[in-house]
Amino acid sequence: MKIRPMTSLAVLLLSAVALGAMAQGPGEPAKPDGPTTQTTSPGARFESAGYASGEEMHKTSNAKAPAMSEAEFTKARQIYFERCAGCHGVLRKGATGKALTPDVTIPKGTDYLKVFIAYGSPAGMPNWQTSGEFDEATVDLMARYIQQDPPTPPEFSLDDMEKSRKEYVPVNARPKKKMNQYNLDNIFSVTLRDAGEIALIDGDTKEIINIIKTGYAVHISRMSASGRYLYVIGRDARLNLIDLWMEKPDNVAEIKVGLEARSVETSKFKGWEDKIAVAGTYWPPQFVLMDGDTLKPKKIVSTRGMDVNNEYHPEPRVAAIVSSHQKPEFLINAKETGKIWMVDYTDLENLKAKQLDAAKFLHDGGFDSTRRYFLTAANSSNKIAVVDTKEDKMAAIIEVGKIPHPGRGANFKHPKFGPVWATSGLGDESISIIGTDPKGHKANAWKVVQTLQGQGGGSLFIKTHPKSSNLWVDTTFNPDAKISQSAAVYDIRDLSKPPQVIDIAACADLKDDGAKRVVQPEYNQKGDEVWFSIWSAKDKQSAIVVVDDKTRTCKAVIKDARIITPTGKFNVYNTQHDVY
Ligand code: DHE
Repeated sequence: MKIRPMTSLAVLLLSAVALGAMAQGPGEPAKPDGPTTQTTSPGARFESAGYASGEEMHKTSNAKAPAMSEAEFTKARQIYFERCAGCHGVLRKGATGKALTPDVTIPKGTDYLKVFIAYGSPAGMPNWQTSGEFDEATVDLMARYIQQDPPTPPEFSLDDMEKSRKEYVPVNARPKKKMNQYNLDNIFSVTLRDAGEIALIDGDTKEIINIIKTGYAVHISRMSASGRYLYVIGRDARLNLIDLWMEKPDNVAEIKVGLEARSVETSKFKGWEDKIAVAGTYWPPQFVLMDGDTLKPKKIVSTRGMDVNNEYHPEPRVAAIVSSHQKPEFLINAKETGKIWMVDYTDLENLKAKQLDAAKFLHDGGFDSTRRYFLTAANSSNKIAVVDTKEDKMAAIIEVGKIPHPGRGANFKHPKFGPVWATSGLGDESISIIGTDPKGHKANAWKVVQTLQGQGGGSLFIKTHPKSSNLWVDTTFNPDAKISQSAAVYDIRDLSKPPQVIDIAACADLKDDGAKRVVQPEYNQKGDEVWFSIWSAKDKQSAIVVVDDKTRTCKAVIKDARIITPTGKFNVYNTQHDVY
């Protein structure tokens, strides 16, 4: 079976449009001939009598939903969680992807849904069967599954979290000083997505220091303010705490903070360094504040509530979290409500939190170069929201290109417009450059001052470094392999020049065929190297390519059988200090 590193992000983009198309009609795949009715009698659905084999049937309250055995339901539920929930939401109420609740899916019918799942659509739905990821039986299974009532996953309490917590090395047994010779500032934590691990790589020698077990489909790494502790969160909401002071850095604590998660951050304000950690979950929709060095959970806050249009949302998932440098506060994106929570972490028992109205579908983002303003994408709203973390209020909401996806964005000094922050996007080729200096360049502040043409849609990350004059842009999810395997680099000193396109995957000279997606440029501490992941399928060879930033030529390739599906890379110093 051919496997692509197709992720839920692709699904996100794709299904957003695709299920839009499902409702609208244009871009629909050809409908199968014949009626789109269910194939089994409604009676069977209410019995546990099951199939002829005597298999137990799944009970549903919805008489029109097609029959499923309990075993099928359990299997489909897992597939949905792994492949679909990222976009459509655990409760299937729709997020960036459209709603998949029975009122929407049952009228479409099993055969119609099967075609959609199997072939995808030009508007974006992944072609799960023709790509080889699902076989026919799985497509049929999923088509029936999404007509059942969505199961509500269990809640996850402080007690559940505490029960899952492990302190592998208690605080008093940990080193009192750094016990290794590594240049910690230039270590990279590399996500090994499908292995459920991270690789710690020495940025100076390019040697692997350790491969550390983390959560399932591990998502991001973040650094504590001191640069000692590394926090890694998996999609399964497992949070690992790694101590970089150990002779061989490794896990010292671990906790499960829910069922599905994407974000983690730690307190960075003066006097609060390394004290508090926060993790946000997609399910349950909440965030939890913990002790920074033991991960002991202290306080859970639910994000359920009204959205920016004053409509109730039962599942506002927690997206990006950043740690304020102006105040002892976290900024926490609630995706579906479009609200940005500003949470004061100084008194967890008498918690003070403020909610700012931004725009719906908040996703990723980062600070401007002064670290006063937080710029974050409201992705399906095609907007960037700007928070003034000194005044604790919205500074602006700016229209940009389609589905902005900045990662943490890129800060640089524009020759004409002064300090700016840039984002690329998934939905089109535009790169929006936004003025960020309300004092020195008032007329340009919070406006798109220039739009660059990228290689195409499907861009996830954009990066530069204060010491560099290059602006790097990936196009990881572009359907054209030539584009997804290369990166565009612009000269910041003259942005009227077209970018140079570099075939990054070619540098790795990988023997296997397959996707070889180039993803996430990340600088080393000095800002003279930029690292890219060559993200192949789990069973194919992947690599990290290190590019010399000045000459824009490949400088090193890190290939190792243990480097499986590398995606995000987090340089310790840059992550610790929000340098991007
Ligand atoms: Fe991510 C950041 C959510 C798919 C690689 N991703 C984030 C953040 C969120 C998020 C909320 C910001 C965290 C923060 O700053 O606190 N990502 C999601 C999804 O919901 C989505 C779309 C679908 C899913 O089901 O997970 C998704 N992400 C992906 C991928 O497929 C990527 C490309 C590969 C992978 O490893 O899974 C991917 N996401 C990343 C990376 C970052 C990230 C590398 C951090 C970028 C940075 O520079 O900080």
